[in-house]
Amino acid sequence: MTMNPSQPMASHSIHDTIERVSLNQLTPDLFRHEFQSQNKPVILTDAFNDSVPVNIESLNAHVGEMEVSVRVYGPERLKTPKAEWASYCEMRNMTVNEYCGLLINGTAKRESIYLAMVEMGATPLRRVIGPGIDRIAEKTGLRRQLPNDVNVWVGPGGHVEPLHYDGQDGTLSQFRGTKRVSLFPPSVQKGLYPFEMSHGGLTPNFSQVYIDQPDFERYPLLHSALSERRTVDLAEGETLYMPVGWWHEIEALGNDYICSVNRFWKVDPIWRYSQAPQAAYLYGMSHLFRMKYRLKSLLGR
Ligand SMILES: O=C(O)CCC(=O)C(=O)O
Repeated sequence: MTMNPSQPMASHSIHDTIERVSLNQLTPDLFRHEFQSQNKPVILTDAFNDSVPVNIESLNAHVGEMEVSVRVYGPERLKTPKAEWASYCEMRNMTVNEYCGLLINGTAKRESIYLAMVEMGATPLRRVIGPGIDRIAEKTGLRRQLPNDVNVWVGPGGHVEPLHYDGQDGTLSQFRGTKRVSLFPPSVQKGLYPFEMSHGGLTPNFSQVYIDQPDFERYPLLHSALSERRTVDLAEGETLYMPVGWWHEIEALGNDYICSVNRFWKVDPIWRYSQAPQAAYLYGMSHLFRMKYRLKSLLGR
């Protein structure tokens, strides 16, 4: 079943109400007091300067031969009610070089293929991005959430990454193009209709709703959740701090390709999980999963 395109567009969204703060004016104390302990998003500027390129040329030059697993959504998925999805997406293996080829020849846009959350490891590209990430850590006091490091996101304009939240604090830094980020506080969780634990394809940190094509008959509480929507256009050079449990949907604006980098950070201090208890559960589950994985590799199976 596909959605009815004549469904109403979401009317209320508070646009660009997220504060912008220069890292030059920030100290860890200030950041902790004004943003982190209040679980409040903020846009940080001046982490990176113009000489840090993350684009097709630098990806090909620095990590072109790297094997990655890209997300293939296909042209129909985002036109279908999410409750009918059997999985989040398909995965396909290729090199970064090959993916960049798909971006250039239009296949990535046509088939909705996204190079998402690719960990840079100890690559030359990581070394280029590193100083800016270190500066964010130094000025905010944010501490890296091991084992995550720096992830790259590359995709065609028009791509929408579906509404979800993460189990840690996160920063998303924009290197090429503009992303429109729609944010919702953890408190509106119910109105965003997270998937049930029992749903086969998607985990409970994903929402069943389409915020720009709301189906109020099926999801009546969505109405009040939408009044809490904050939308921000994240421009090149800017970094969005998303505290734990904040729901986010991310749209790549324009027709050209887009590059960003994200990092997950510790929820510091740990009591902040009380501001987003659903995320604590998610974090606990991923922790258990990692321990199981580590144990398995220690035992050699
Ligand atoms: O940029 C995107 O498409 C998604 C990024 C994201 O979900 C994140 O930074 O947590």
